[in-house]
Amino acid sequence: MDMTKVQPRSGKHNVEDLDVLREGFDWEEMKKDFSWYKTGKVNAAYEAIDRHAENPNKKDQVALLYSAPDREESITFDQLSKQSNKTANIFKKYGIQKGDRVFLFMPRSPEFYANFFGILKVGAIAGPLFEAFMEQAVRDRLEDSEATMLITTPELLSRVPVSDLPNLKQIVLVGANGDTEGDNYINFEEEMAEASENFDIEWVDREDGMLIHYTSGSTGKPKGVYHVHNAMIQHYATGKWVIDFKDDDIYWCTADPGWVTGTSYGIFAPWLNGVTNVIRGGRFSPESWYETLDKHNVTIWYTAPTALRKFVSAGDEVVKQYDLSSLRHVMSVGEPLNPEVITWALRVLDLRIHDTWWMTETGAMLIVNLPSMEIRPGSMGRPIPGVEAAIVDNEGNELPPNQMGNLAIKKGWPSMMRAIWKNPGKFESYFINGWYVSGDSAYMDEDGYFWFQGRLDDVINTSGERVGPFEVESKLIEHKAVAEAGVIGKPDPERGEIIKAFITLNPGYESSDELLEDIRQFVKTGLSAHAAPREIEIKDSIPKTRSGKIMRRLLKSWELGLPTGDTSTLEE
Ligand code: 6R9
Repeated sequence: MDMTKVQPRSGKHNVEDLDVLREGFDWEEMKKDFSWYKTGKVNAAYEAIDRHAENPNKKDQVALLYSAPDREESITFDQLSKQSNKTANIFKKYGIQKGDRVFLFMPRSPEFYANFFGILKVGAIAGPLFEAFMEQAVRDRLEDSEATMLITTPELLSRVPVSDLPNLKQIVLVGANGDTEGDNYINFEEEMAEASENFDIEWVDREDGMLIHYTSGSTGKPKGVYHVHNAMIQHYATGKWVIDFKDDDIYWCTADPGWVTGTSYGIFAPWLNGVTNVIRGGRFSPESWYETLDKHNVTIWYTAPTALRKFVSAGDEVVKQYDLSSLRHVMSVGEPLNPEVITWALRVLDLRIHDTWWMTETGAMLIVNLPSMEIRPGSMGRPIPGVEAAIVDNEGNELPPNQMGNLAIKKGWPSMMRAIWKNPGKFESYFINGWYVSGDSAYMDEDGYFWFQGRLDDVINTSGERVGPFEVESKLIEHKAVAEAGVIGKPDPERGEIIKAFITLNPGYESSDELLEDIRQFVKTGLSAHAAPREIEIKDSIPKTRSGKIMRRLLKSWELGLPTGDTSTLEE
């Protein structure tokens, strides 16, 4: 079998030919599918939920199919519309106004989604946080966004440094069983029991804020990537073209809403297209994920290489125990998709895996493999219509095919971030000569397929999670034994990269297994599990530039036994 090109499967796809769709394509055409195109009244929550709830043929269709080990629930568009009207009424009652930041720090559950849309319905900006975040990670994000309200659970409340957050006025507690105390706490269930199912939605401008996702760069604290309602155009369009949604699909996106994939493609794309969306609670194991696919007859699945690699390692015997015959379309995002995984899926599932490339900052898919396209394993695919991608040099000049450089996108697609929260300088720094420069290096072949080569900065991608080395280094040096720290991503066959920390010790501390484990736990409980270094190595000194910057590139070369390159800026 020639594995360099995999041809499309038969079947009727929403887009039969990418080149034909691209010809003369105009985003204006896509706008006609939205009700605001006719009414002039905009709110993404209305387009995703209420519009279907008002449609007699659609209102009783299951919107959210929730499946967790201890809870199963089917919620229709009509019910989700009413539940989010209720939450919107609660937010309004407690003074939340248009533009306010309301953050969510809670497990994936039906209540999460009702709250999420309630936030949008009052015109406020939603900030979803990963459930796994520990105190420092929660603090950084609430501090920077100046969120005035947080929705969380009693179990997670201990990780919220309430008294240090002067802007945080109110905390909504979900599942508190009646024992909320104090004026600043709102009991979710009590309020829901009384709230009205009717709400006059706050109409907004398409350029008004909708969402902030915090993400990591190579320097500084995590930054707030700011998205506006206008992003819905691209969520909808890519849902139609790339995810190939049909009315009766049952779709499962495995991403957590704390990550951009979990909102753009776990919330907006499916519901804007009016399909049934499976949300799974609970932990990952190959068995439990296969079971979800089987039990709910999932037809379309959007997941990540790190999970797919675990499926491959779990072996073919496991998959044979499940009936996955409903599955017709699989996609992947977040890290390079190994060609071996594609080969595995062809053999075991008899399906192609379609890679997609995009970032928190881009808000939606940009480079993709459509179901009707030839796939070249190892390539991320081609740009969607209405998007111009290129490889550019450091001055923003386009490079010819097959030459490696910065993967860049011509400014101006609908779902592009509109700001970095309170950091205009950082926002500007993404753009060179009219191009959004991604920080990924890649090349384009003669046929316009893009091939990922690596990150150009020090950002680590571990199991698909973007981790900033600076955040981890900052936490490490808070440990009493650690003097200095430099953190890198070290290649790993299953996780893509693992976090490796190089540290120096303060006087009076000796290396020991206990100490290293203590330092690891310190990061894990202070920041988050996925940010904790899997390997820690003690050094006599950490290489730095004369201006004091840690030379992570040099640490990485040492680790991998590679030539160290230009070290002229090294301190000593
Ligand atoms: C959606 C999302 C973005 C970074 C991106 C790149 C890596 C994403 C990829 C991929 C290779 C793909 N990445 N998709 N690398 N092939 N198909 O992942 O957002 O968390 O912001 O990460 O992830 O390095 O720059 P985010």
